[in-house]
Amino acid sequence: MRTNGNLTTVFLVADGSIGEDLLSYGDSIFIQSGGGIGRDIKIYNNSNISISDGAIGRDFLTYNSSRIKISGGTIYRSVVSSNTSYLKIAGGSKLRSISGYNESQTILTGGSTAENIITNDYSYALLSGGFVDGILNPKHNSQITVYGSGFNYPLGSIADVSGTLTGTLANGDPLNVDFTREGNGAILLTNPNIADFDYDGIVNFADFVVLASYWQNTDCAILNNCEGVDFGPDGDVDLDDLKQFASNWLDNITP
Ligand SMILES: [Ca+2]
Ligand SMILES: [Ca+2]
Ligand SMILES: [Ca+2]
Repeated sequence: MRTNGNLTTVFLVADGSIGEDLLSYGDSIFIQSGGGIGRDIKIYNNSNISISDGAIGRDFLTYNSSRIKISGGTIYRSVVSSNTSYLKIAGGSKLRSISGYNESQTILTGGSTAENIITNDYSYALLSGGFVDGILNPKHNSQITVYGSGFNYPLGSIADVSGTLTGTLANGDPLNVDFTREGNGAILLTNPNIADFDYDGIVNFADFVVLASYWQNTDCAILNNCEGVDFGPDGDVDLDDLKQFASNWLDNITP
């Protein structure tokens, strides 16, 4: 299935199956909440993509400045993003690797990846949650930031070219992964900002939404400190917490 030209195309895939590739050449909006794409999804222009469920039988590839959010579903092979794409992965399974090229940004806050996390050519990845069964492999002037605590290496850039990294990711997931750095590829270890409630490396409106959802709650002692919004913690979410949140506003560890 294929679209041509510069038309804005909206794809909604909720059920059923497409037995071939899905190719989009315009500026698309692609939302998959179920169903199956039998082979690859290839997005060639500046698209907005959301995948919350369903299956992609082979690879998911973007070639331009797309924004992609993956929160569920299964991708049976790899995710590849290029050319200043912004990819946020909060859930779902990838049965092979995740690769970024040409200044793309990848934010991994959840889900599972059965093979490697690879960055190339000034691309950047942040790992703050989820499960990686392969290796962290930054290549050629790229960086993987690991966002968490309790690492077996000091905070900052890892000097070793290869090894095993252990610790706890920002969302609480355990980390135990091998790494190999190639051609100036860097791995940077950073502690989480306490006001970054969704662990994406920046304190912004998405985090404020989490704070607002607990505003004036007084049950934080039995609610896991209200997802960390009760900073003290003193059991409630009130002006003290808002002040603390505001003092971290727009702190950003991403390049
Ligand atoms: Ca955030
Ligand atoms: Ca409080
Ligand atoms: Ca208080």
